[in-house]
Amino acid sequence: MNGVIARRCLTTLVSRSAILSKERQAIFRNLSQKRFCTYFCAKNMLDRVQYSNDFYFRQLFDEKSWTYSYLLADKNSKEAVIIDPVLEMAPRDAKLVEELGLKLKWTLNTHCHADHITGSGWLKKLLPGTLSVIGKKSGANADRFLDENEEVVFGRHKIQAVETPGHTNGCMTFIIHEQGIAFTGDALLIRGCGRTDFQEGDPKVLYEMVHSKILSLPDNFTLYPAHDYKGVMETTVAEEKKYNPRLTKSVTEFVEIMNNLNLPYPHQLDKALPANRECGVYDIPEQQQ
Ligand SMILES: N[C@@H](CCC(=O)N[C@@H](CS)C(=O)NCC(=O)O)C(=O)O
Ligand SMILES: [Fe+2]
Repeated sequence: MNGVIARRCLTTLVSRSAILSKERQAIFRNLSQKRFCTYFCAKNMLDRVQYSNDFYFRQLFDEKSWTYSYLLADKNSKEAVIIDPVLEMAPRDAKLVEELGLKLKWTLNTHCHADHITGSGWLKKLLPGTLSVIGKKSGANADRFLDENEEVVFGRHKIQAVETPGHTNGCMTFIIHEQGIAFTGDALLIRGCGRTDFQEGDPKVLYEMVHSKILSLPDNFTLYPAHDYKGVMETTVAEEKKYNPRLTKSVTEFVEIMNNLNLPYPHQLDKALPANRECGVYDIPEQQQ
């Protein structure tokens, strides 16, 4: 709904409302169009779903590939998952899991990454009992393959996996509805999105998937991407619906933008892709195995 229509609806509501005092009604009537938008949109923009008391969340960073990994846990059962771990950071992550008294149950990858090797394989060795997970359509190896809407459980918490192809065929977004969060991988980045010029990329599919499965979540859901090259760390559905410079455009304009990005290939591409098809195990430095 645009600002003008929204304001008209509110004016009608205000004048019919028995709940608002005369003074409040006058304030709303006198708000200019600009101030109306600032007042109502800003409130939306700052809203977040609060985590439940038994939910643990930790964002981790790899400076080499600008990757964010996420350690999540059930505080009561101590079962934990790591989303998008990075090979070189596996010892750091394993140490943290142990220090916090957690038991790593799953390592999840949002997709077969082209810019770093997944830490799944090494974490499985460092923390025996851990199992790796990836979308079935990724074509990559893992202990468990996810289909559309399948759930990954740790303690009493549930992650819903939804297919969001377009960056790669096998991309999945992981949603925890109760906590109001979604891990978007490279499908949606903060004020951006994953490139679509290799790994079965398709801008039209990406546009459709991001709009129908991510930006259709409630405005107050926090979104956590696999990367951010500016250190912004997180965003929300409301922010991206308003400020994403690509995804707020029409599909035709979006396709035009994506087909003309002319980005250089990721510098770790040649070793990352073959390693990630095998769950990242092959490249563990020998002295550290
Ligand atoms: N400079 C980075 C770029 C990596 C890259 O291209 N990443 C992909 C994700 S696998 C992407 O979609 N990046 C979006 C962007 O750079 O805007 C590198 O060499 O690792
Ligand atoms: Fe990627």
